Amino acid sequence: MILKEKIEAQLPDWRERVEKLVEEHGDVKVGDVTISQIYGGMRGVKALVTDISYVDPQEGIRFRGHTVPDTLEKLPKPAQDATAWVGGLYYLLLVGEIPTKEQALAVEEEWKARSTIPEHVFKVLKAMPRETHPMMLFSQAVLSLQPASLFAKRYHEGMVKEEYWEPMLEDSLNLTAKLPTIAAYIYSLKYKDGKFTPLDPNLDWGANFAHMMGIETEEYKNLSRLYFILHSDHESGNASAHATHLAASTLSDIYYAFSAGLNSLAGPLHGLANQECLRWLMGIYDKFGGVPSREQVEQYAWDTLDSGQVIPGYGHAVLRRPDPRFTAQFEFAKEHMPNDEIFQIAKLVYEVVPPVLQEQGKAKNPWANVDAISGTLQNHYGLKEIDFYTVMFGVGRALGVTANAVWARALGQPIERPKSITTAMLEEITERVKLP
Ligand code: CMX
Repeated sequence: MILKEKIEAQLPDWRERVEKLVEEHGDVKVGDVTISQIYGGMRGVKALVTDISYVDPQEGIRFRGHTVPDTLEKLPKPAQDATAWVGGLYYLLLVGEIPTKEQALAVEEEWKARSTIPEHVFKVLKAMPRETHPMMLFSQAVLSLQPASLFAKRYHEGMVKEEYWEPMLEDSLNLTAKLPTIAAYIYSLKYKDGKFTPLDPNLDWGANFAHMMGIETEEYKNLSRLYFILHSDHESGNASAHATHLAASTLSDIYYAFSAGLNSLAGPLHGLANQECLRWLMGIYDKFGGVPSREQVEQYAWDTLDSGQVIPGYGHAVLRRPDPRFTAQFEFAKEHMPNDEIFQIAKLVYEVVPPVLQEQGKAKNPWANVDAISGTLQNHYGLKEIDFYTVMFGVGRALGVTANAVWARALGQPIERPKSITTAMLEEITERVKLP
């Protein structure tokens, strides 16, 4: 398998680099931790390492060193004006190089060969009450694939540490191959009385999602690929990536670990913000009976803040400029749906909200993040069920967290176990600092 060969060839060098750093420079300080950081969600504490992506506060995410525009331009595409194959992005994340068309398609073929879903997964989903949130169904479907974990099987048979990454890669491919189908099946079960369009073996991973959702236009196939690429990875400290990594660090397999990641993606300060954001934009539309004036949007934003709520889709823990994942979707909307009324509201909000947040003076980053626009596009193409949006985020996020999990195993990253201390100990430290 091409991914396995490529990773295997790089491993000796990577292992040597990491060993050298730890053995020769293990005591070098990377930073200090302050009391505000300890009480403030560890913001900015540099305590994780990944080479798969990096969030530059100004430029946004870089996948293996490539910015969003660069990635979208360089990855191989089905046609000149189409969005790149998601298989190519997965190759880039796992291998670290922009693939050729053949290499991207080889990943797509791997996915097709592994896409069959065991019957019991559908039964588990059908057994749940209809009002269950789609994210719970998604997380549960992922967990219910766990009995097939090759990593768990080989670990219990006895496997040397250097080989851990191999079944992790197999599991990761098996899992990611099935996610578009699982997501589309959840959608059909929840909103379409179970009427499900099966996978088309002639389509790629991203286009197949569009097909199974019953939206057959090339435009939506392109948007689906774009959506999954943009949501794939955002370095290691975000909640879904970190939750996946933490769970996997105990040597639990990717099914357990990714389910943990999805459970943290389901929170409104993280992945669920995409549904909250469209809900907020719809609230504006309903209140004013259409596209409002700039002053009305401004008042609406202040009303939200004054009632103690956050404005969904704005702000970020790391970014200090508009999110390039937002910009890529915004450009898509400008090109394909400029007259959509919700998009026109989203555009107004994009102009009005940052100065409002700046004036309020709390948010460190007043700019739009990825969630500020994603729901507007999905809504335009007919996906009106907003509580499904985070499932789509999860399908994309699987690409990044599984690529990280494979490399974490390959480089022998250990179980995570930071140290906690008590408030009294912190107070004692402050007393000691005060002494001359
Ligand atoms: N609206 C109102 N207030 C906001 C705000 C927003 N969009 N963004 C930040 N603030 C507030 C914070 O709530 C915080 O207030 P308190 O001091 O009263 O607690 C203050 O500004 C400082 O926060 P910060 O340091 O700028 O931001 P954090 O790193 O703590 O939080 C985030 C980042 C994303 C959770 C926050 O900006 C937020 O809640 N945004 C809205 C929800 C959202 O869009 N989430 C999606 C993020 C992307 C993703 O993970 O999918």
